[in-house]
Amino acid sequence: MDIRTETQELLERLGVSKSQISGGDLSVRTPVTGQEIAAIPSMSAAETSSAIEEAHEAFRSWRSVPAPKRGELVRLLGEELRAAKADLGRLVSIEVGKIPSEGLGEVQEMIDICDFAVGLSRQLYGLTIATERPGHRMMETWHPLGVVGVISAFNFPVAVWSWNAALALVCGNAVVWKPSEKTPLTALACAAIFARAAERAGGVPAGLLKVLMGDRALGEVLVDHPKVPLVSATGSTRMGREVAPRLAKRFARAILELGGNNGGIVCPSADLDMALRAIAFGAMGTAGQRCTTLRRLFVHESVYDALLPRLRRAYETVTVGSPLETNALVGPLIDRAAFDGMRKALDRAASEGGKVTGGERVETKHADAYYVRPALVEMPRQAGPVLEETFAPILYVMKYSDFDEVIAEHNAVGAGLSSSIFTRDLSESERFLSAEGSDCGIANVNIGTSGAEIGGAFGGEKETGGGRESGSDAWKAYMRRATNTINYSKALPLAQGVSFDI
Ligand code: UN1
Repeated sequence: MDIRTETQELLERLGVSKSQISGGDLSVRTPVTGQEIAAIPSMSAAETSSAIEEAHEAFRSWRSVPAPKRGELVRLLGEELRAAKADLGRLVSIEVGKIPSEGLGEVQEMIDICDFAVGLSRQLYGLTIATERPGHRMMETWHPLGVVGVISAFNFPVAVWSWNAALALVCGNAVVWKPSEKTPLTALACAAIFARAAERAGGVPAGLLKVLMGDRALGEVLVDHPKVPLVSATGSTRMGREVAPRLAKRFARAILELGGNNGGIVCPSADLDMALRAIAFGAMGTAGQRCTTLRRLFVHESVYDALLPRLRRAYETVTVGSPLETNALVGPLIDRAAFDGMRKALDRAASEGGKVTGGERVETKHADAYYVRPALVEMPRQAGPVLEETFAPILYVMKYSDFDEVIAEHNAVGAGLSSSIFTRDLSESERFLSAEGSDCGIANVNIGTSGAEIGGAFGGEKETGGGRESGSDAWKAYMRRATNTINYSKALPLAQGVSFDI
C-alpha cells in the first residue's frame, strides 16, 4: 500500500480525522521515501495564546482533583497506549524513519512512564522537619505549578512528550505541547489517544492538553507567555541558548534537555564481544539520531587492533534501508539538512587527519530520502567536529594509553549527557562513576550510552542544559514547594532567639 494511504488509515484508526491532516500549509514528509504524506493547517500566534489561556483554566480546576484521581487519567492513558501500540509505533516509523522495534520501543517507553506516574500519584511526598520552637510543626507541601510547556524534537516525537506529560498531569498541571514541525502527525495521534483516556476518566477539564501545530514562532509564544511557569524543552544546544534567557527574563523555570556528545571508553579488560554490540547499537541505532547516541569512542591501545577490524566489519555490513519494507537495522536520516550536516562534519574530520569509512548515500531509489552508510572515523586526536554533536551516525574513534588522561579527554567537550565505560576492572569502573570520573548526567558500565530506562532521572550537565525528566524524583521540577510552619502553642516564640515584645 502507498505510504500516504497507509498513513491516513493509521491516523483514522488512531482517532485523527482527515480534515486535521489535509489542505493545510504545513507539509509533512516521510523520511522513508521523502514524499509528502499530509498537509496540516498551522495555528496562528493568537490561537496559540488562547490555547494557553484555555489550558490555564483547565489547570485551575485540575489542581484541586486529588492526585490519585489524576493518576487514574494517566492509568487510562497507559491503557489506551497499549491498545494503540502497534499503530502508533508504525506511525513513528513512517514519520521519523525508525525501524519497527524502535518505533514500538518508543511507545513502550510511553507506557512505562504512565505506569511510573500512576504509582507516583500516590507518592508526592513532602517532609516533616524538626523545628526549634516548642509547640510548632514544620512541613513541606508540594503543589501543582500551572501550565507546563513541552517542546519536543523530531527524534523521539512521542516518548519525550509522555515523560513530561505523564508527570505534569499527576502533579496537577495542564500541558501545552509544541511538537517538532517535522513530526506533527504522531503528536495529533497522541492528542486523540489522550482524548479517549480523558473521556473514559470523566471529569477531566477541557483544555488540559493542548497541542500547538506550526513552526517555531508558536514555540516562542509559549516560552514568553506569563501563564506558563515551566517549559521543558528538548532539542539542540542552540535552541536551548535561545529559550533559557527568555525564560530567565520572566523567572520561569526551565527543564532543558539539549545536545549530547556522548563518549565511551573501552578498557584493556573489556569484554570485546559485549562492547562491540553495545557500540554498534549506541552509534548506529536510530541512524545516530538519539541525543544519547554514542559519538566518541576511546579505545585502549592494547585492544585497539583487536576491536577495530571487528568494528569496521560491523559498519561495512550493517543493513541500511527502508524501515517499512526491509529488516534493515538502520533507517533513513530525517532530511537532506541532516545529510548535509553529516557530510560537512566528515569533510572537516578528514581535514583534521581523520580516516573516514562510510558516510555515503545508499539506496537512492527515492531522490528525497537520505539513507547513509554509518561512518566510522579513526581520529589521531579529539579535535574539530569531534568536539561537537552532529546529529547523524558518525563514530569518532581514538586510541588512549593512560586512564586519567582518557577521563580528562572524555570530559573535554561542551555537552554532558551520557557516557559509558567497558571494563571488568572494579577500580576503573568505580573511578569512572566517582566525582572525578564522568561529568555526565548518565554514566554507565558495560552498556552503551543510549537506551535509558524511564525509572532513572534523564538529562545531562553543561551544555546539555542540566534538566532532569522521567523517573527518580524528576517530578519535583513540575511542582512548587511550600514550607509550612504551624504554631499550635499559646505563645509566639521567634526563631533564632529574636525578641520583639510590643
Ligand atoms: C532523546 O534522544 O531525546 O535513552 C531521548 C535513550 C532513550 C531516550 C532518548 N530512552 O536513548
